[in-house]
Amino acid sequence: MKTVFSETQLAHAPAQEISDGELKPAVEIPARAEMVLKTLKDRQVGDIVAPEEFPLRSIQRVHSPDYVAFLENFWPMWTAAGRSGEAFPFVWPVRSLRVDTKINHIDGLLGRYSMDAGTPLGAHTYEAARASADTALTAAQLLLNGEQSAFALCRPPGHHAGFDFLGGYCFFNNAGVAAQHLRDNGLNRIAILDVDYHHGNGTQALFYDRPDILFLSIHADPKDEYPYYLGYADETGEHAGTGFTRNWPLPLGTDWDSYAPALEEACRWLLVYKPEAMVVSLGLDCFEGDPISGFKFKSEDYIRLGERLAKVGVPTMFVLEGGYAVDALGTNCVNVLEGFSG
Ligand code: OKP
Ligand code: ZN
Repeated sequence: MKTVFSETQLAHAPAQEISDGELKPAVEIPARAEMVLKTLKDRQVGDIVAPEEFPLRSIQRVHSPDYVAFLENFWPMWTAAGRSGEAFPFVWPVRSLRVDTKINHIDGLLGRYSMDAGTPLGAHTYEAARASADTALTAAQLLLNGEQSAFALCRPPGHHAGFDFLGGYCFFNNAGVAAQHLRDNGLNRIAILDVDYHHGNGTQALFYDRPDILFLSIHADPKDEYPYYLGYADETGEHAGTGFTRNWPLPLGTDWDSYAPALEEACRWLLVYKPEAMVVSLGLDCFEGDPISGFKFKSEDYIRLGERLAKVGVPTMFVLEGGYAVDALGTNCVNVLEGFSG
């Protein structure tokens, strides 16, 4: 299986994040990608290729032009406001507040285009996020060119980012951008399976009213875990998309044995839907050693996950999402890819 990766993705290198009422060392860091790269090379998974550069319009197929422009212009505006350190949003237009006015102040813009305070922005965040989206687009293009599988080593991750907002360490929705690219290039039915520990609220929302991109997600119950406000079992799509979203929220402490039935159900949905391609949002934060998560996967369980996904039998691209136990991240990730490849 080919891997797509660009060094530009390492340029987003946050030092700190806001978490538990404190500034703590950031967990979504370049070392994550470097560890996965190292293991890919050690275990000779396949060639590692650089992404092609896709036009901005590929990203604008799922993100609003004003949001993309905000991210592009963010750092110059931030520094023009006299700030030099990492940025964090802190005020949001929640219920009763307006989003239809033209905001000048950078703090107003930051809140308008974000969902949380836990996502640091820096000088190189835009270029890294853009390279991450290009990585996913290039993996999608590999499937279109006839490959049976591909791995997009994306970072920063994407599945919390929505049409016009960042959050949860995510800026562009890499899996969503890739799925739309597959749709725009001749494939009619795409499935996205999100196995990150956290619900992929951004991805779900992007395609909630569409039957052409099925969204399935298995994750920690949002009543107990981030992102709290989406990912419940009664969310099944709307309008033409009714029935084309499915969520399996699972309790904290879930291990492989209690996860497997949900995975079987998701695979049954895939069997019925018969996608022409599958995009797997591959978070590795269900791992027992993950510092911010509450599931109990062992490293070997990731081999089984890969094996089960291979049985679905459709061209599949994997898009890296979360996973913060850096020492085990390469092993867990490559276990999925090798399990899949057999
Ligand atoms: C991104 B991805 C813990 C704070 C956690 C947000 C987690 C984002 C996860 N105290 N903040 O889905 O792995
Ligand atoms: Zn996650």
